[in-house]
Amino acid sequence: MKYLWISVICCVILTEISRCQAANLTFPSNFSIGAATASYQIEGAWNTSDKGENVWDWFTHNYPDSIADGSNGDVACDSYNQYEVDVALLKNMGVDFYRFSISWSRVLPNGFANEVSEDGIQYYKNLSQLLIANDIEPVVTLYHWDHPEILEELGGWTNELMVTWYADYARIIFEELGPYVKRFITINEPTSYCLNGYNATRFAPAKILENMGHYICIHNTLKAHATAYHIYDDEFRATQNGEVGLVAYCRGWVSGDNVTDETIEQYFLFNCGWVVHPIFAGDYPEIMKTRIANISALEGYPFSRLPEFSDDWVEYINGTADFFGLNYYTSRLPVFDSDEDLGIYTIDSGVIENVNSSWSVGASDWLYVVPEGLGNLLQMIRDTYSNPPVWIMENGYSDEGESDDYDRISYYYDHLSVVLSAINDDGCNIEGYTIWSLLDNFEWADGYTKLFGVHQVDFDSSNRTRSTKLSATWWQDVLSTRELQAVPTANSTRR
Ligand code: GBH
Repeated sequence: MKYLWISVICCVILTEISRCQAANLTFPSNFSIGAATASYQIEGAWNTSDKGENVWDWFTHNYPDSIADGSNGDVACDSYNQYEVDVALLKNMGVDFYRFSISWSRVLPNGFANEVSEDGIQYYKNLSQLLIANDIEPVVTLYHWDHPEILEELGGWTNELMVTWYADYARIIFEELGPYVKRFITINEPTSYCLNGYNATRFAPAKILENMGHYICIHNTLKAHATAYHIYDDEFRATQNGEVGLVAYCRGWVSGDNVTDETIEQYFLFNCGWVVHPIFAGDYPEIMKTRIANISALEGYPFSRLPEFSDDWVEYINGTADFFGLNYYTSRLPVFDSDEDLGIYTIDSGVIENVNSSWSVGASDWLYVVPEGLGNLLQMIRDTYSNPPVWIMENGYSDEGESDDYDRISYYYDHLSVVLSAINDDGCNIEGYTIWSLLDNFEWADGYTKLFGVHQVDFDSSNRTRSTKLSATWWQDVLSTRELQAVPTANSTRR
């Protein structure tokens, strides 16, 4: 009898172990996997029909030298004309959803809601309906950096009126596309355009604004996001029953020399918490408020460069997300800036981003490959914001466009392993994962020199012919088996 029990217990333990191991390669049955793009990066048709000019049209046309190859998104992948081809590629891969973004100036040529372009709206309806007909869920980003140029001439994200202009636009999109779309992303990566466009000249609108443009930009962005969320809640949720959230760009970290719990927390709060804390915890992180107020005072300002939310706004913004949207690409080694010991405050965060020289790097100079950092970030999100449902809305790797893209497949493999272990071992509530990108496309200031697609686009051919890279074939296997597949090597390759 005693032996029987021992063997029963052993059996249970062994079965659990093997199940765990198998589970670590298998995606949970309700886990969603999709692919993403963004309007300016793929659509082209920059002045087709009544489309208005947007800030990226303006920037690339007036400052071509700011783009690595002097290029622009005038034609890009021509997806405005070729969305049916794109949907066929998605169908062939077997994705659950397609994340695309709406070009604000295609829908509202004047920027404002006084005139809605029928052609513009129709394009996004056609795309959404075709996706649904193919069993692919449309996931829509309302704003992926391409706001109408006229709004920028009125101050863009530094003008608080942008909150109303954005909200009017969001209402139109919810109304027109809400019957087809059940997952909306209000804004993509606020820190990317606020830091690179309102405190640097790398991105449109390329304004350097007294080391505070980025703070004002995020401030108004968060108000705009929250206003759109409440509009959805008040006017559309009852009938449409979808979900609304924002997508943040957060870098991860790993341990190393002088990386401490303190440097990690400070890094996370400045890098990611700046945008997500007001939404998931109420208001900016305390450490941001104190540090920036102190440094501003040392600089002689009679106010903090970080604007303050009134209590009403804190309350209005808090809780405005049905999921945590995360774009993850890379990590750093966060260490304290030793200049501060000498009383010199050069960085508001006080944290320097070191890198490990052994890390491999993609074609983009910022894209160090550090999958472990994603795991650390996911655990921090779990612990800081009470384990919210997380949707990884972008993850991907750049090269120079080769079609046998082994390094891209390795990148996906390593990051998906981390995601699976975060779900299975760490109890992180991750519901979805998104491939960046479906297509090679206009990579902002890098033009067409750094490519992220799982499909190639021939940018020299007038019809922008698409072809399959090895990574798209690998994804097809992953998606049909719902299991992580081994990374192919040159002689194992099947095509
Ligand atoms: C995402 O941004 C974007 O959402 C997407 O449109 C883009 O194509 C994709 O990633 C690949 O880049 O100041 O040295 O870091 C990722 C975050 C923020 C990374 C801006 C590049 C500029 C160079 N990006 N950053 S640097």
